[in-house]
Amino acid sequence: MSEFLDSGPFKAAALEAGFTTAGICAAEPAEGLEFYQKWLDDGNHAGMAYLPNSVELRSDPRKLLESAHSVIALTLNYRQPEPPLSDFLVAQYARGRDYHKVIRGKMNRLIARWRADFPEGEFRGCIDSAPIFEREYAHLAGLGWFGKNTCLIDSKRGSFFFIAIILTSLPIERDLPANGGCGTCRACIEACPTGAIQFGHGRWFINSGRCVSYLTIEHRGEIDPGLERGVGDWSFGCDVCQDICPFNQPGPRQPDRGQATSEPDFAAREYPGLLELARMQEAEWDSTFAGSAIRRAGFDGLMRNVELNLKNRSELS
Ligand code: B12
Ligand code: SF4
Ligand code: SF4
Repeated sequence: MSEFLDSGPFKAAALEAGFTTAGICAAEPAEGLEFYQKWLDDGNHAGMAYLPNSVELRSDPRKLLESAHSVIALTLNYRQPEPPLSDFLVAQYARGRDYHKVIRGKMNRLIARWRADFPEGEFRGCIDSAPIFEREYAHLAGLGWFGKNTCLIDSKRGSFFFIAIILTSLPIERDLPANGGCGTCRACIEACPTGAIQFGHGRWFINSGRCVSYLTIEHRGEIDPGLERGVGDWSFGCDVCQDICPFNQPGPRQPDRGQATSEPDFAAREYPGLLELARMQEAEWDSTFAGSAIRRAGFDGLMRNVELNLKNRSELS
């Protein structure tokens, strides 16, 4: 008899909880650590100081859960194919309720169910902010492969999904890593408005200091004047390198690619337009963006972005 538990019921429970796909791999040291260190040494994390501060924790999932034996990787589709409801252009992942809250709720319910079924098991859920290479483990668990834009791509569905990880002490049957590749395509590299997709140390990577997603969400203070035009109409985040990707375009033989999310909490909220936002005071900003991932930019950051969008619009018209 196998010493591993059947993965079927774990995956079925994850899909029942609303996740899009689920896969399992071993909780072993991260292969990407060496590249990650070089990426940091070259300054590609820009102002995200929390990234170099967590190298040690990222080296092995057992630093987050000592007893970890298996990694249960999960994805959740967030695709919003409709254009935004106003001229306030927000990346698709942030148009509805804050994904951290939505995913945390789903993970907690799943973990509660598994704790009841396996009282001897230990579990720890991670979403986004935990120091773990979510893409690497989701790749090893068979959920997607690395595109040149560095996003994890599921050949059948595309790349508009979040990744969440549950570490567990339970030994669960493993999946095989996902296969796939971009071939000769370079569409995202050519479309990126700031030249942020670069190659070095044998891999495609993102130079965060040039990435519109970083500049509009994580960066504090003024935006480098040389990159202002590249920010264009983006007020929060950027979807250019995913919108252009052929794996996100549905076709007769690939109907599941780029499909809209079925998660009701991700339904796009109605936000005011740029001119109204530019006049907003902090108290109103606070209530307008309650429960939204857009809060991450802070009041000052969002106002800086809105002013830049208006400036870009007036200069280009
Ligand atoms: C920091 C960060 C950013 C930074 C840097 C992005 C980057 N590409 O590195 C910025 C702010 C720019 C950013 C932007 C976005 N992000 Co972000 N971000 C993160 C975060 C918190 C850490 C990523 C990181 O460590 N980067 C450093 C690089 C070097 O690591 P990495 O890309 O993970 O790759 C490592 C391994 O996966 C592996 N690896 C990489 N390539 C290969 C190739 C092979 C062959 C192998 C074997 C291994 C391997 O080695 C690497 C380490 O050495 C993760 C969450 C997490 N905890 O992982 C989310 C995450 C990557 N982001 C996510 C999203 C959705 C976005 C945006 C789409 C948001 C938006 N619309 O604006 C953009 C996409 C931009 C882009 N093209 O990547 C999702 C990606 C989902 C997916 N399908 O891939 C994640 C996983 C969050 C989540 N929980 O869902 N992000
Ligand atoms: S998110 Fe935008 S700026 Fe960043 S790499 Fe992709 S296309 Fe370039
Ligand atoms: S646009 Fe082309 S090169 Fe970029 S990730 Fe998609 S398939 Fe790969």
